Amino acid sequence: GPVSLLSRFHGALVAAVLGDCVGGEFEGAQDVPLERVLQHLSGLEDDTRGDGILQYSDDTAMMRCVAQSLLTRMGFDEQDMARSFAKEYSLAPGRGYGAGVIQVLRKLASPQLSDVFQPARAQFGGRGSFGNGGAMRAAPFALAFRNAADVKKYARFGAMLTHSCSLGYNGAVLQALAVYLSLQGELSLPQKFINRLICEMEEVEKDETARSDAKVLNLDEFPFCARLHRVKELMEQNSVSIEEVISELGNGIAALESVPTAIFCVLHCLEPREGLPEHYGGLERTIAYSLALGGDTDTIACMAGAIAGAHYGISAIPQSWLISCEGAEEAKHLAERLYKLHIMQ
Ligand code: 8NA
Ligand code: MG
Ligand code: MG
Repeated sequence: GPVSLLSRFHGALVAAVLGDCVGGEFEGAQDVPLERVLQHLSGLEDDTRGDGILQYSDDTAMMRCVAQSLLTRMGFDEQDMARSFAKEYSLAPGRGYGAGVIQVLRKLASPQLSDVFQPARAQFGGRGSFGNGGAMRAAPFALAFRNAADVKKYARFGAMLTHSCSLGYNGAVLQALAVYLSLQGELSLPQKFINRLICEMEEVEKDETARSDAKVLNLDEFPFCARLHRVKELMEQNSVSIEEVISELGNGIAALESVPTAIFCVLHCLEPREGLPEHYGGLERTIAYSLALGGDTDTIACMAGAIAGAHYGISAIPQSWLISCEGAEEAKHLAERLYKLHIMQ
């Protein structure tokens, strides 16, 4: 039957945590055979293994901060969100944060800091980070705000607290938009969905800073749009190899090499695919496929999970997978509270 909006909200945040937790196993591996992925996932069905055995990483830790801050401030408050990131990092620094972002999180802890966007701007010789750390935590923005303009605006500011390079924060905008459209059921028309994202990103990448960053980094003129066009081309192909996806879209820690990839994973897995178990539904296929790409698996599966979860709803997540993940219950609770904030507006 039709998926309720509450189920989509639950699905978005819980499947993001799921992707992070199951993806941790393969993070950084360049060759991940599908067999190993399926083994890892079927291992979760063994209920003697206990609850919450798969720990979440920086992706979920920061996503929780975003959700909590949006809830307590009933909207975006950069001071509060920055403090929340800093506090989370100081309490649990071992969650696998990116090598550069750690410096930002330490500076954000200083009570003397007045401009909370300043530490991010100082990264990488003043160019700012283009990592996917802004995108990996962007889903709650899609749940909190009712219209696309606000989702874009606040996902961008939220990312800029750690990622001041346009490639970093525009990745967060794209991820938040993908979750937003998915929550509205737009994935039932995949062509329309990808066209809409291209259209939105054309507007976003027109920006002067975006164009000069792209030039300096020797990228396409509209880098995210170019990748989304490649997603579209891959969607039209009868058969696509893992190698082709990696070489066309990437599987790395840069937002540009992981956000369009996550979107492709969701689109590709809307239908049954060779090599994936027949009893798998779309959400299970999406998670498994994301892991099989290797590279930044926790983050790609986290982002693909958020988009897929918003489409299929929480009931598409196998109970055994869900209970294996640390923080899944908490994510469900946060989604519930964001739902109330959303419908109240
Ligand atoms: P970040 O801002 O430190 O960026 C990640 C990395 O990207 C940096 O450490 C650099 O190597 C590179 N980078 C980013 N911007 C630039 C630039 N302007 N010039 C040159 N190099 C640059 O951290 P982040 O929050 O974006 O990172 C997110 C990723 O880190 C996620 O995959 C997350 O899971 C985590 N991660 C953890 C591990 C691990 O070992 N646990 C491995 C990879 C990534
Ligand atoms: Mg991580
Ligand atoms: Mg990662």
